[in-house]
Amino acid sequence: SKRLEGKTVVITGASSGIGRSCAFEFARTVPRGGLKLVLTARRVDRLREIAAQIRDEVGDGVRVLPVQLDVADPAQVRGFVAGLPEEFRDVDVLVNNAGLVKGVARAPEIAEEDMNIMFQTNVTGLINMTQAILPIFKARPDGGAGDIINIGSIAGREPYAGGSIYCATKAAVRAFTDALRQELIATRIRVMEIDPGQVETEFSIVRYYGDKAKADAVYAGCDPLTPDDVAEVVVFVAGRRQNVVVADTLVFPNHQAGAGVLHRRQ
Ligand code: NDP
Ligand code: 8X3
Repeated sequence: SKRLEGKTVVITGASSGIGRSCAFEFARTVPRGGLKLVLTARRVDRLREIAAQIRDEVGDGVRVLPVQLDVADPAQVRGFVAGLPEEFRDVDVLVNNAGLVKGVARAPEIAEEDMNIMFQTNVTGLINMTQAILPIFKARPDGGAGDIINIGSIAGREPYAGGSIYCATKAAVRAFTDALRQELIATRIRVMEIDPGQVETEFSIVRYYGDKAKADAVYAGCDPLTPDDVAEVVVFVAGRRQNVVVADTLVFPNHQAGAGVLHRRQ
């Protein structure tokens, strides 16, 4: 897409799943034309591997910068923009994707540590990243320009038992996103949210503290979305004409019609 040529895109949580797929999808969509990708996550080794894989696939037409960043650490987020090399600092698109779920505990059994990491990552981290990048956007003409793409979830719209904290974090993302869009109404900045249903990534492995068998059971008999499916939507919304804001998108696999409405074939 011509519209994405020359853009600088920052993706949080690019070491796995949806964020990783977004990196590949942006690169495949704009293999030449000066795209710059800033890939961030805690596991920087993985980001370096992804950067090398993108280089193998599309060549030098896309510049990829891996940056270690824990979005749950406010000090790291505060230093993030200043730490970028000059040629990657003129950010056009922020994909706030980093996020996680820990456990399926119900109150009053929810571990404080799990509660804190979910809020600090999914909510405070996303808000801090947004506040770190917005001054770059606001410095542009017409009150500012740039794209914020927040990855929410069906869980933010339909809370379920055993997911109270995760669902609360995603409801918070939704409220923040909708208020921010209003706050930026006089600018050219686009604020967009994409809410996936079931996507097979490392999400459930993280939820079950590394228990792969439990994670696999989540998807048994289902035909979940792939992270590439969601990445295609992310790149689509970023590539629309500047006056088009795909504000709010819910994406399900065919067998799903709500957080708890899932058809299993076996
Ligand atoms: P994955 O576990 O595969 O990927 C999560 C990514 O987030 C990883 O790259 C991880 O990187 C990163 N991350 C986690 N904590 C932090 C942190 N503190 N700082 C920086 N990066 C962090 O899961 P998904 O791809 O599925 O998840 C991506 C987003 O999609 C999340 O916001 C999730 O809530 C959302 N989502 C997922 C759905 C699903 O069914 N899978 C459905 C709806 C929404 P690292 O560990 O290296 O830091
Ligand atoms: C992930 C979807 O419904 O498993 O955000 O919480 S759900």
